[in-house]
Amino acid sequence: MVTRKGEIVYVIVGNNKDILIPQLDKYRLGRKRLRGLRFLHTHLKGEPLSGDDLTDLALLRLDLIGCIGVDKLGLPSSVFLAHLLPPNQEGKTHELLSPRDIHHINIDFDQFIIELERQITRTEKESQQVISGERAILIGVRDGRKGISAEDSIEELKELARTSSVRVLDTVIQNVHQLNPKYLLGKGKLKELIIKALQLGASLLIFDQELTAAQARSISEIAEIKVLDRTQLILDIFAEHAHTPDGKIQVELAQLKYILPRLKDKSTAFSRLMGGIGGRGPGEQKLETDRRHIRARISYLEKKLGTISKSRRQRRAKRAGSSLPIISIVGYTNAGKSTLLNALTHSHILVENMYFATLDTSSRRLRFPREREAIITDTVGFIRSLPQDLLGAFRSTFEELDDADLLLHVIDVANPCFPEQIEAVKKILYDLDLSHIPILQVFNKIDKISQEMFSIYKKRYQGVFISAGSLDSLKPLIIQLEGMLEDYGCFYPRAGRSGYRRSYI
Ligand SMILES: Nc1nc2c(ncn2[C@@H]2O[C@H](COP(=O)(O)OP(=O)(O)OP(=O)(O)O)[C@@H](O)[C@H]2O)c(=O)[nH]1
Ligand SMILES: [Mg+2]
Repeated sequence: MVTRKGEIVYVIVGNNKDILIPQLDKYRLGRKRLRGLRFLHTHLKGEPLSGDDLTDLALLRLDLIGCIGVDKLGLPSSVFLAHLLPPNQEGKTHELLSPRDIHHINIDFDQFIIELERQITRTEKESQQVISGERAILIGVRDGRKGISAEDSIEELKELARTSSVRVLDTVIQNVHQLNPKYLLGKGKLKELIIKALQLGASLLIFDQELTAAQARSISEIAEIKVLDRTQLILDIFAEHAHTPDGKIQVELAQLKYILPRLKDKSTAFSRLMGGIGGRGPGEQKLETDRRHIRARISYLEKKLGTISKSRRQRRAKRAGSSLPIISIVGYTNAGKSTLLNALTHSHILVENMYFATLDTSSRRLRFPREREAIITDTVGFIRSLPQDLLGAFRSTFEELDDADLLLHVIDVANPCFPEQIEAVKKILYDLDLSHIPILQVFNKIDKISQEMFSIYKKRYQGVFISAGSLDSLKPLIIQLEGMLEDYGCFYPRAGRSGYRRSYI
């Protein structure tokens, strides 16, 4: 291993098959694009650079890799050299130089490396100009399991990244027969990914799959950039969108619970892992505290949350005490729940074209034409495989759904994945033990689909079709709502109601 100054910093002795490259801790990449080390080694049979050699070139981001052949007399013969390339149209990651005799190597290394770094940095700057926030590559893995397709799933991840103000530079979907336990992807694929990150100037890798602590650590160690998974991205969005004290506590709790089992050592790779995006959430400083500190914080927050749940329960009891029926709006995130509540009650809850705009519950009065009223509540949206820690932390928010006489399940028909989203919502309702409450499916955003699709869906699905933006389309919904509440006896004092309703605790 040779530095740019020409100092030999490592001499590595291996056997005829392989060598072991030591940890290059003293030569960390940091913000540099290339490591500042070139790696020269012998190939006993005069063979060219191998796949492993090129992997090392990429993973270690060496300035240059070279192998020197040995002739019959044991003297050095041909030299094969390769270096990384800046992004290019052909998508080539490295350049193999033609083999040359050891006595005729006429590369001016200083000039070569300055030029190479200049090219890499230039393309990086070009891609940075349009980017604010982190620049990420998204990675999905297709492992043959059933469920939502890898493409649809990565589309959703893209949307989550957009919500988090992360610029997506590229997405990669990888077929794998078997997930690599250490790196999720095979080493070769990971190499390609790291080169891509280098070429595009990415500062972040986001995996669609949940990574184990060890995987996140190994990947971030070899890629030397921040690595997040879908769960962390969602936690990050929650952290940014939580405004009320309850919301903030719930999110912090979820984040700490996620971090705790992953907090094994304080390696630098790990602080990259924990930093979150733009340092939101538990910041660097907090991360340096040890696990005991985090545990103490968790129990403090849990206690605080307990008090909040109590006052929530009192509020709920009060609401339950009034004889007004309660309608809760549920549905996949971004389906149009808040828009619908606003339209029905002339309110101004924040509506935005992004995931998890709403993190707090809000209730409004809904007046029916015949002077009857109900309480209607809007709450956090659902998402496929909602992180367990979040589900736990938001339990008290979700508990409020338990009071509902009727659930309005809002569905975004303009999203091609809406059938999977319906299933995801049903599953969460089941997990939250809410399947016993009657549900009305509301198919929203019909203004965004063709007449043809509208007729097909109308035949295929049971429910009301609306466009939450247009008041006219809501009339049939209001009539249906009133009718259902009437049928279930919800307009009468609670004590007199019978049937499905469970008693309050
Ligand atoms: N075209 C169209 N857009 C709609 C309709 N309803 C809602 N939207 C848009 O969909 C986006 C999401 O709406 P929200 O009401 O914030 O959705 P939500 O379900 O409350 O989302 P979260 O709170 O983020 O889970 C916004 O940009 C709305 O303007 C509709 O009927 N038609
Ligand atoms: Mg909302």
